[in-house]
Amino acid sequence: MQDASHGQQPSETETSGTTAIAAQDNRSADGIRLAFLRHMRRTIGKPVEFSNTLDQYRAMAHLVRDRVMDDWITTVESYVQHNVRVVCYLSAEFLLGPHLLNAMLNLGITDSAEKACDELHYSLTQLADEEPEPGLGNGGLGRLAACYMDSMTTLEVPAVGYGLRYEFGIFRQEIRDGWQVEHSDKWLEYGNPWEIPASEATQHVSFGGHTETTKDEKTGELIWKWVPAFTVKGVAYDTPIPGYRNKQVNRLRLWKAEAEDSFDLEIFNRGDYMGAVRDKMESETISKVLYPPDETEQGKRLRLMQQYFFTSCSLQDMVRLHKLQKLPIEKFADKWSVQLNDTHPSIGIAELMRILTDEEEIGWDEAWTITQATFGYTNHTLLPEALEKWPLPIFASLLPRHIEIIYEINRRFLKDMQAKFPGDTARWARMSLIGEDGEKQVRMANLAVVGSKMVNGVAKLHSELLKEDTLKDFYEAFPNRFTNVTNGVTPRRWLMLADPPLTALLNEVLGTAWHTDLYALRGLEDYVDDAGFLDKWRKRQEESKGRLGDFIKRSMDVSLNPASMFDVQVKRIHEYKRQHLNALHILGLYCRIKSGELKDLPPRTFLFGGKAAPSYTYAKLMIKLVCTVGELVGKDPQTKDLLRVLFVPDYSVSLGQRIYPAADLSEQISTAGKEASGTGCMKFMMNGAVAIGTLDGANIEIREEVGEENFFLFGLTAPQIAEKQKAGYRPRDFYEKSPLLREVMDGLRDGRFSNGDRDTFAPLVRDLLEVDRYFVMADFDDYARAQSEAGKIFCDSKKWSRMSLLNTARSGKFSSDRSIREYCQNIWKINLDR
Ligand code: 26V
Repeated sequence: MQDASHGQQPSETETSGTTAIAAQDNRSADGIRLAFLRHMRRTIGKPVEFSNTLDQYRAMAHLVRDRVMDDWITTVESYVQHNVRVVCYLSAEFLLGPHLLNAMLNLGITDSAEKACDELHYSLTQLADEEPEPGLGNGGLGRLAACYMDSMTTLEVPAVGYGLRYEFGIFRQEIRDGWQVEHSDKWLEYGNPWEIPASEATQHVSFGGHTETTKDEKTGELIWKWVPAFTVKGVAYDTPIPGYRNKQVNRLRLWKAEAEDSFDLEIFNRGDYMGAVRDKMESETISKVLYPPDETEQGKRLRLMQQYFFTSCSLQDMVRLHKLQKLPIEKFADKWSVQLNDTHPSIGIAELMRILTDEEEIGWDEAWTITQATFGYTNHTLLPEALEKWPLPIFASLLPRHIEIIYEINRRFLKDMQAKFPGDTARWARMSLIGEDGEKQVRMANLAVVGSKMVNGVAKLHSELLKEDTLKDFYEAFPNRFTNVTNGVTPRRWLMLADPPLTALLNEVLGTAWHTDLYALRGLEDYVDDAGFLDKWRKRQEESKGRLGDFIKRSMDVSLNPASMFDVQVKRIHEYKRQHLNALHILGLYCRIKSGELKDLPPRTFLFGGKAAPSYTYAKLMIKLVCTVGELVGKDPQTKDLLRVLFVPDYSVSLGQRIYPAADLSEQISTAGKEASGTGCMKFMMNGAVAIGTLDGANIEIREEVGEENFFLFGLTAPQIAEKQKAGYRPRDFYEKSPLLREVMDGLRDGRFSNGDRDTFAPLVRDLLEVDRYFVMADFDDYARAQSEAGKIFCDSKKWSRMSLLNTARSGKFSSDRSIREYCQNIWKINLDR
């Protein structure tokens, strides 16, 4: 065993508390090594020579956290002192990804930590790989919340992220015989050094029961009282979010549900042992597990409980802090700006009304003014089936007081609409907060729009479609309420952490200004005709591919060819994202190679990754299709050196960090008008991948920035899709017109690609030929054309490197710093030049 400590024990100064250590020393390699050894003894409780990599990760995490905490305290003190306006970002998901290396990067201690690890004979990357990823989100919406927390702190916007502390995050995905198998995610199994319980913030949230009214003896006004059936305790866990090199730290406050009295001794003493813990179990179910986006009937009630639970805890917490600062409740909206990340927390509008009217005894009109001034609503989807609606019976039985409040909001709102649009009964019905087609429902998007001062979409096209279509009636009623904020991603995680060699190269030629001003990457354009630099660019890209290759060799025992084009599609698996279009194109290439038509194809590696919602059978079949195609082309001697198809299991933030830097071609092939924005496209772009894509979501703006000559465009546009839908789309017409598509679909139907199995893909073939909701058949030929163009240009490595460099150079707009600046300016009214 190595004497890792070099015989040095923690010094007296070090062990006697942080104040004794000079700040400089605190961040030096020596300071870090000593702190590491101290945590190994005192926090982990092991002699360093008996420690394993997990112990070492934990000791390192604790010492990094100590350094974040020092900045946290000064940040909180300065917020209180200056009585700043605070942004509260309410989100059911925060997909943070691993903390350790991110915190080190932001504190600026990575080099020191590496040096300390060297001296201890550890590898920092190996130790960081031990960190379980907090997977508290499904995909883009949750990851966006995490990028925004990073940018808000970096831009010194006082902010709190509020959400749920799920005991089980997104499932771990295994691929068995080509099929997705789900495993539970036990991310808290060995504790979580990045969170701190905040006992002073505990809240109590009520459910069920009934309401009662009494008359105020003096005024004669009605007073409402909610008599709930049961109450659940919300315990706050805080995670510090460090800004980039600015000593600012914001807070992510996640709520855990606990029983009010976790153990009923009286019941226990009566001998009902199970009964004594039943309450505890039922309450804790609320924060037990992250919901997939396709939840079924039975999960509905629990999901509504989750939403109300975390939203109520969060608003009560704001009121508590507001009063703690002795601010008048009438000034609530001056202090707090609450952003609703989709409709999941939109019950907050009714909850704030309840708090203001029932508890604070403010009159309805004033309460409504405060509420509307407090909230902003961000919409993240145009898919009608994804707009949240709650069956009235479920809603009313869980939240009897809130349903009354919603009816009153609706009554007043519809009165206004009747005045504004006289006689237009159909419009009133569409706008009502209560849907009456079939079973009565509470329409959460309508509530969110009516109760917010601003509503925004997440990319230009999406915001336009909201106004023209999904929220048209509301736009006509309140045109000034609607705006756009195009999504962004943090370049700290997605460029600096993901690709250190690229970061070093950019620093070498541009300095470091781009770290917090991504538009500074434009400076790269000076090198666009510099053959020497382009060569460097290409070599760096090949090295990135080599690193991903090493990882895939280690984890999957598959060897990749780094000279081949890495063509990558990583994102949630969904019909509208069209992973099957990609797979069908590969089958097209296979057929053309087999027939001898394609001879000098540049070798390609197709990488896929992403999770399918557990009950989304079709999406699971799409994964099976990709895997089947992979097996086919990988086994055939004629294709195995030209085509490689790999489904990389368990896509996650950390896997994304490995994949984006290695991509040559970025697949952004959703049906036009369906992807609200997409953010993966931005991560690829920053890392120099060229996109092949439709005119959908943020693709449109990416193409605008990078220039049409640096983007492989294909497919129908959103208006063309709408037109086809109206005229009656017949996918079979496209099948009949395209010989290649026919060969592919016939082959799939006849089992040519699946060892004679004609059954597995029959539902997919049938759907694509008869329904094809997402226009896969219509876009197939044009996609193949764009793909072949990309393949040709890839063979001209200088031209490709030029395109790749321009993608990085022109990615400035897609930093989440730019998005947050826009939220501050147009929605939160926060002045950043204080
Ligand atoms: C929910 C559902 C539920 C019912 C079945 C189909 C379905 C499909 C999608 C969703 C997700 C809706 C919310 C969401 O995650 N939106 C994503 O938000 C990202 C951040 O703004 C954005 O980049 C993605 O385009 C958008 O899909």
